[in-house]
Amino acid sequence: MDRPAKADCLFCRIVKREVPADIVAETDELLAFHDVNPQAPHHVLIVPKGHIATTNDLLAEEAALVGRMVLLARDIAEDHDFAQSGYRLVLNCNRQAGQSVYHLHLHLLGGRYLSWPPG
Ligand code: DGP
Repeated sequence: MDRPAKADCLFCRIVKREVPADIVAETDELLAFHDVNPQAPHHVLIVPKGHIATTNDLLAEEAALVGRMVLLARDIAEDHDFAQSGYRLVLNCNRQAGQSVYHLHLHLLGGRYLSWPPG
């Protein structure tokens, strides 16, 4: 499904290069950039270029897109030499999970020990 950009969405504006970001990787359908407020030595956000607000809004036909988000995160961890030491992938959905930007984004966190359970 074609997911058009949302004019007032921060991450859509990063995708369109209207807002600057420190870009790590790009494919035809995904963009990866450093989180502006890093919670670990490595903290990258992987977003679809089309606007999808939350995981609740994903369609079955977008399952492979989410899979490619995970694989891109894995590739970034490998490229930056923390795949073997370990990393965490997080998708926050809605208020109680702490979602603050309503454009689907996969957090890739690595470079330190990450406690469990999460806060
Ligand atoms: P979440 O809480 O899961 O919605 O995470 C949103 C993340 O987005 C949060 O870790 C901070 C990051 N963020 C917010 N504004 C910007 C921005 O303008 N640029 C970048 N690179 N990251 C941002």
